[in-house]
Formats: sequence, structure tokens, C-alpha cells
Amino acid sequence: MNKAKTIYLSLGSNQGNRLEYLQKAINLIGMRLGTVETISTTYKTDSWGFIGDYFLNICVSMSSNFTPERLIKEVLEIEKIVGRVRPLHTGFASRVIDIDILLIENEIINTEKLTVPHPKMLRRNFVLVPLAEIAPNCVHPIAQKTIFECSKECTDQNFIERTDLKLTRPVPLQEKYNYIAIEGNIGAGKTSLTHLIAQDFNAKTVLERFADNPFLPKFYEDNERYAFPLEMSFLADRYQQLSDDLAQFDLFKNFIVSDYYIFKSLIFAQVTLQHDEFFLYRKMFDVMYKDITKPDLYIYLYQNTDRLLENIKKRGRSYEQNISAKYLDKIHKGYASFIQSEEHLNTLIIDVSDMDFVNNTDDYQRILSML
Ligand code: PH2
Ligand code: MG
Ligand code: MG
Repeated sequence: MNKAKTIYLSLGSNQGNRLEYLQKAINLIGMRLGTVETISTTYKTDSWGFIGDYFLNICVSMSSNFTPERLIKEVLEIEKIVGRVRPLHTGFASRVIDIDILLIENEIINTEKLTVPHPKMLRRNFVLVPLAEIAPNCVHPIAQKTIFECSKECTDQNFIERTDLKLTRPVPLQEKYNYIAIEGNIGAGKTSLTHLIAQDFNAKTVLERFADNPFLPKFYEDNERYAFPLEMSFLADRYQQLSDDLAQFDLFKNFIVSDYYIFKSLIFAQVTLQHDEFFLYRKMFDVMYKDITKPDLYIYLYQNTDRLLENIKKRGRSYEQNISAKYLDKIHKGYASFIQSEEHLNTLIIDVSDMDFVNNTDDYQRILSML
């Protein structure tokens, strides 16, 4: 995985409701590029380099683990979503939004699509003034001077003034939550979504160790005979893992994403066990359940049964191939009644039946925007 880098952006708008366009762009940056760290004061500036209406300009610092190529591609995409239409003629033109990449740490990049540091930044007060506010000590890798010094030396005479127009920083996922559990039926995509989020938000993962359970293949051969040892061993294993891992990570410093929550043990047990077995199981479960930290967000991925069966087939675990639609329906009903009964759990149900969040970034973004 790429390490997250600090990136400085300049944003400007000189048409329509400028502040609203800036806010929209900031929200999209937070959703699609990475974590927005700081936003400068909003400045009112005269258009620089061409005759046009006044601008609102800001600088933003953010962190992202995207490559520069991916970064510029996403930036152009965000400009389009906010409503920028690029005219055919060359030279500057009025625009609802412009997002320029100023600095990517101390990198110097010269490709056809991207030049970093931004080639004109040292000649522009509408860049240097807001940038000096949020990054005075950052060193410009070509000038070899701090932004504060660059700003002092800039001879740009264009009008620039502070405003008190406020923009809001989008709160990133890892600041909203400490521990997210992603749940769903067999084949719903829990583990895939867990990995995606962990990668993008630098989260620690707690992943179910289903493959190590020696009773699982046996259970699919002979349900009645192996249901009890299977459920007990799942419970013991999950309890051990959750109590170890959640103790090992500092819940207030680390952001944790898990592809299960211990309650699934009870849901499956209710489906697979005989009454008297379930009664005994429940006693053990209740003792353990008390001890386990609750996630501050519980996501249930709902996927229709046909898609579940399709996914199970696709991932090709031999012992899962005989799972029936009826069994999956029972499991789903178990989850549904659990979600209804747990009023104190912060739950979010996401219907992913029409989504492909692994291969389609828009679907993935749609999910992130719900969290
Ligand atoms: N952007 C330009 C050209 N001129 N002038 C101001 N005041 N603010 C801008 O953001 C700006 C500009 C090219 O992107
Ligand atoms: Mg520009
Ligand atoms: Mg630009």
C-alpha cells in the first residue's frame, strides 16, 4: 500500500454561488481523494492573468495515498461533477471551480498531465497568501524556501482580501468511528468491503478466520452431527480473537474494521442447532457477549439470494457449493430480527443488490457517502 502523503491544493471559483461550489468540491475531495486536514480562510481576489469576475480562493491541505496520476485524474473528475465545463479556446476563462495541485510533499513531477509544484504558484498571491496561512513552514522543493518566505517575496499586485465566509471540513470516517463491524449473509461481500475501507482509511482489520475451522466442511456434509461443535468452536474462536485484538489495538487511536461481529454466532446457531442444544449454547453466548466491545457502527450488507448464490459459486469454496437458498433466507431472517431487537446498536443497512463495489468505484463511493 502507498503511504499517505500530504498534499496542498488551491481551489478557486469565479461564477455563481462561489462558496457553494467550493464547499461541494471540498466534500468530494473528502469523499474521493482522502482526508481533508485544514482549510484556509476564504479570500476574495481579482482575477489574475485575465479579465473576469472576482474569485473566491482557498488552499486546502489533505492526505491521500493515491499516486499523482490517480490524483490528477480524480481532481479533473471532481471539477466535472461540480459543474466545470472547459471551453475550447486556450487561455484562462471563468469557471465554477478550479482545483490545482500545488505540492505533493517535496516531490518534483514533470509529466504531460501534471507539473508539481504548480508552475505558477510562486507568482500568485491568491495561492501564496492562503497557503502561507496553513503551511508557512512547508518548503517549496524548487525555490528551497518556506512558503512564508515565498509569500513575502511575491511581487503580485493583484487585489486580495480576507472574507469571513465559512467552509466546513468533511469529517473523515476514521474520526467519526473507532470500530466498524461489517456484517451480512454468506457471500454478501463483507470481507471485500472491509479490505477496501481498511486500505483507504488506514484501518486495522479484524478478519474472521473461517478457513481454520475444521468443523466447517464436515458441517456442510452432515449438518445435524456437526452443528453444535461447529457453532461452539466458532464462538470460542471469535470470542478469543475479538477480546485479544480489540484489547491489543487502542480503540481511541486506531480505526478498526472487522468483517464480522460476535452476534453472528447466535444468529447461525439459532438456524443450525436443535432446541435443547441452542438453549445450552445461548447460556455460553450470553456470558461471552457481555464482555465484547460493541462497534460504534454496525453495517449490514443486504444482498438478494440469487446474487449471494452467484458470489458463493464465484469464490468457489468447495464446501460452500451446496448451500441452499432456503438456508440463506433463514440466515437473513436471523440477522433481520437481531437488527430489529438491538436498539442500542448504531446500525446501517445497505442494499448492495444492484451494486458492484469491488469493481465499480462509483458504487464504492456511494457506500462511503452513507457512512
Ligand atoms: N485561477 C486562474 C487564473 N486566474 N485568478 C484568481 N484571482 N483566482 C484564481 O483561482 C485564478 C485566477 C487559473 O486557474
Ligand atoms: Mg488554476
Ligand atoms: Mg486547474
